Amino acid sequence: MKTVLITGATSGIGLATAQLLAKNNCRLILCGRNTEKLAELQRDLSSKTDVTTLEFDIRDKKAVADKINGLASDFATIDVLINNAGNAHGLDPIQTGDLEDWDAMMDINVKGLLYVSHAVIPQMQERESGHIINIGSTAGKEVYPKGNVYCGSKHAVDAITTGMRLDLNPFKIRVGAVNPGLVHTNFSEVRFKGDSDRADKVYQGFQPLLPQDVADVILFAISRPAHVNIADLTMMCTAQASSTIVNKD
Ligand code: 8X3
Repeated sequence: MKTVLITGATSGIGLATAQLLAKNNCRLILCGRNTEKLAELQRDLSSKTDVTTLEFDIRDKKAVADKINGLASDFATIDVLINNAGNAHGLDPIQTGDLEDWDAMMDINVKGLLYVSHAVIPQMQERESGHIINIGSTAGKEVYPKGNVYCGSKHAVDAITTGMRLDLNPFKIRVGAVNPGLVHTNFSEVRFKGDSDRADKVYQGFQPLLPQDVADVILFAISRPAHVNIADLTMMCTAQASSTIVNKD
């Protein structure tokens, strides 16, 4: 049975992945900011597998290190790290972008991913075993109008994933990315700061990916034999051809 640490586990792709892995022979370390949601998730999934939770703000490098280093011994050996936490803030042209939004995206999507990885990689290196999946985005492959800093943060995830794979190769650590396009989660609601009408419109007139679709791919990646690494996988719904071309009714 693998022990899997998932960041951003209380919603969207992270939540769907936690629910799927709980049924597929994984013990779970679920990380997030919301204590109540984490407790509820732990209650829900504990009948299926061993679950522990870590509450931290991924922007707080000391909290990230302290919580991960303080894991109880039965959860301390992490086989799989799923760097899922991330979001978009705002959809503005670069000339009117909001500095707070830019900070949030760089701090969470890029630096947060680095802080968690920094805490987990040493034990994988020592064991010469481990698997890291970074959740990127089609926005890490292609820049779209007004995507500027969000796309920059996801391009950074793309580059960091490659960098990790190169540097961790001598230690037999698998590193890969799953890069989804439009997924129906609270992603747009966060991006548009709670404007649910605007968020809903993003997913109208076509069938977007569901968080479970991405979770299926993550399960596939982490259940391959030890000699197989899914290095870089981009997935979109059938209606989507690129960041700007979506076949809507
Ligand atoms: C989510 C996909 O196209 O909204 O990362 O940026 S997109």
